[in-house]
Amino acid sequence: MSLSRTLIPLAAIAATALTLTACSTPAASESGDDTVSIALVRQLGSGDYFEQWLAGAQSQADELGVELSIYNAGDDDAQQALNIESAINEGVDAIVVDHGFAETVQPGIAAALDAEIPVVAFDVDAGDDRAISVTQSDEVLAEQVLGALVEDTAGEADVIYVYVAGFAPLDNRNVVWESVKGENPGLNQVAQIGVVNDSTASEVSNQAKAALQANPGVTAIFAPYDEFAKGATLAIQELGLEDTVKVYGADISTADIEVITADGSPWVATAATDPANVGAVTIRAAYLAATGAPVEAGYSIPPTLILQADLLAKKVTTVQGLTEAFPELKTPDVAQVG
Ligand code: SR1
Repeated sequence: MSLSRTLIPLAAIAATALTLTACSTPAASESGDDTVSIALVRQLGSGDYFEQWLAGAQSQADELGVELSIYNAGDDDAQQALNIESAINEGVDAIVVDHGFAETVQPGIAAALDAEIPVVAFDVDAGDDRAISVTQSDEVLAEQVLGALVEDTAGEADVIYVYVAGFAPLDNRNVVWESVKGENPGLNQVAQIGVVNDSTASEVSNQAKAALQANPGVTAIFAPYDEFAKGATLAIQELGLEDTVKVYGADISTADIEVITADGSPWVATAATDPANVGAVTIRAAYLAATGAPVEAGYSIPPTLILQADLLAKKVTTVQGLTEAFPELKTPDVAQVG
C-alpha cells in the first residue's frame, strides 16, 4: 500500500492572511513560526471525487498560506491510524481526518484532541464531540437521487444496490435507502454488490455484470458513489442494456459529466456537491480552529440533484460549467475566514 506525504511550501499569496492570523495560532506562536500547519490524513486518495476534493483543499490552503502535509494511506486502515500519530508528532496546528473506519481513526482523533490539536473530521465518525465535523448532508443527497429513481420507476423495480458498510457517507445514504424501500414495497433489491479500493469502478463493473446476468428483470441500479456509478454504467453498456437499466448515482466530476452525457448513457441522475468546494470548506474549518477563531461544531454542505436531462439541456460539459449552471454548489460563506 502506498504512503505519500507531501509538504507544500508557503505560497507567497498568503502573506496578508498570515499577518492577520499568526499571533492567535497556539502551536505556531510557541514555535515562533507564523505559518499555520494542517495535516490532512486520508484513508483513500484515488478516484475523481478524492482527487477533486484534494485540489480544492490545496488551493484553499495556498490561498490562506497554510502549510498542508498530506498523508494518504492508500486504503490501508492501519496505515491511516499510524499517519494520525505521525501528524500529532509533527506538531501541526490542526489535523483533518478524511474518511476512514471509526475503529481505526477514533483512538488517534482522541489523542490529537487530548494534545489540544483541533481535529476536523470529514465524512468519518470521529466519536468525540470535540472534533469538528464536515459532511455533505448524505441523507438529503440520498433522498434527492432516490426521489428520481422512485419517480422514474413509479416505485416498481428490481434494483441492484451498490454499498460497502463502514464508510460514514455510505452508511448514512444506506439508512435512506432502507427507508425508501420500506415506503415503496414495489422496490425489490435483488442483489447487493460493492467494493472500495484503488480499482473500485472496474471491480464494481465486474460485479454488476454478474448481478445483471443473474437478475434479468433489473431496471435500476442504485450506486451512491461515483466510482460505483461508473462501474455500473460500464457493466450496463457492455451488456447492451442501456435501454432497460438506469443508474442512480452520487457525486460529480468532469469525467462523470462526460459519462452521464454520452450518447444513450444509462446514468440518468446523480446527487452531488462540488468536491473541490467541500475540500476548501474543510480546510477553512481547520484553519479557523487552528487560529482560535470561532468555529462551528459541524458543517453540512447541501447537495444538488443533477439530472442527465439538465446537463444536456444546459450543455454542461465540465464541473466549472456545472457550478455556473448550479451556483448553489459554491458555498463561500460556509466556514468563512476573516
Ligand atoms: C467510499 S466513500 C465515497 C464517498 O465519499 C464522499 O462522501 C463522496 O461523496 C463519495 O461518494
